[in-house]
Amino acid sequence: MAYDSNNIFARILRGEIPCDKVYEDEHVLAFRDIRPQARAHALIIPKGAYVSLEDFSARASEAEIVAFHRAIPKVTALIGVNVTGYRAIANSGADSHQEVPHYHLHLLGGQRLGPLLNLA
Ligand code: DGP
Repeated sequence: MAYDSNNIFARILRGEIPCDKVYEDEHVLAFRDIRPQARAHALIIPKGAYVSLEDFSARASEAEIVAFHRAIPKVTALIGVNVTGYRAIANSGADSHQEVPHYHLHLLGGQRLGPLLNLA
């Protein structure tokens, strides 16, 4: 799938749309999800143009991948879930119900989250 440079997270990265920023460095931006599904719900995204976790894992540089993962404990501390625990979810591709085609990792916590999936 080709990267759509007009997706909503690309527009947030370009400063065209505001976000509730939690953390930023050279390679990574983290902000609160606009439709939180837990008391704490942030998204971490790479600044590079990657469609999904699948795409990021295949094509990102080692520096980008390391920066992304090193940002996780910084963000979980900033949103207050590093001690109590959290769930990290990356929807990737059609079956996953990924809505925004720019790789993002959901970090959810601040409450008991229950089982991983509840498939109908
Ligand atoms: P996913 O289904 O994994 O692609 O999740 C996309 C998430 O992005 C969803 O939880 C809502 C969030 N989202 C969509 N548009 C915006 C926006 O403009 N700002 C913020 N902060 N989050 C958004």
